[in-house]
Amino acid sequence: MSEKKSFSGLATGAAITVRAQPFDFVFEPARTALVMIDMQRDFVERGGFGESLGNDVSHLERVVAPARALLDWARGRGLTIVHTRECHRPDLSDCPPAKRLRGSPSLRIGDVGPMGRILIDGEPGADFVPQLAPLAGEIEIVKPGKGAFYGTRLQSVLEAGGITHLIFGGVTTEVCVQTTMREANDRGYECLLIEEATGSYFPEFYRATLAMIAAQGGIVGWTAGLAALVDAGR
Ligand code: C5J
Repeated sequence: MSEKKSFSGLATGAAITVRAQPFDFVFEPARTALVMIDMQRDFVERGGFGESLGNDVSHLERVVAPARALLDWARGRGLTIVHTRECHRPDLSDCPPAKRLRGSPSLRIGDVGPMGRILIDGEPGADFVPQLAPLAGEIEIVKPGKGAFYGTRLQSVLEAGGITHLIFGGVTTEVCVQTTMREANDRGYECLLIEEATGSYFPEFYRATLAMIAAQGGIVGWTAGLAALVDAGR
């Protein structure tokens, strides 16, 4: 561990080094946010958006416990915590017809399902799974797209907090998690994805996404196991 200076010259705290792919990821907790992507009932539970698209949600159920462990670790370390939810206004004014009408799901965005209207803000399905609900003071970003920077205040929130590094968990790996990591990477953030704390309906997409993030010298960012993060800096 080492003390570092920020650009302003102020001490920002001890750096932590995580054994990661493709090489060590070094971050300062005071400048790092955990970004937990879309741990919502509509993706993880039966009867929601994910299942309406024909997916087997059991692949995501197993992400809940490690994602909660990651969240607990981040809370214990004093990281800024950001939770996102993908959902739309009740009048669907922020949902492009292309998104709502594409394909032939059993229920479309805005239709009424077992957990209320699919992917609509304020409905039970659009809420967080209970284990991953934000605590008071944590940041919640409601996003209409797959990426958490598109159409949201995320960038200004991170800038206001002096955040330079992002640690990611959530679902799904190749859609909203990867899209947000790519958006963040293009904005200059150093991004680490925690392997057990993310998941996909498609195991082959999960594996491919982890590989492509770290390929070419970390072209999108880093990946690491939860234990490597938790053990780092002890
Ligand atoms: C999807 C997401 N898969 N959160 N959303 O539509 O990844």
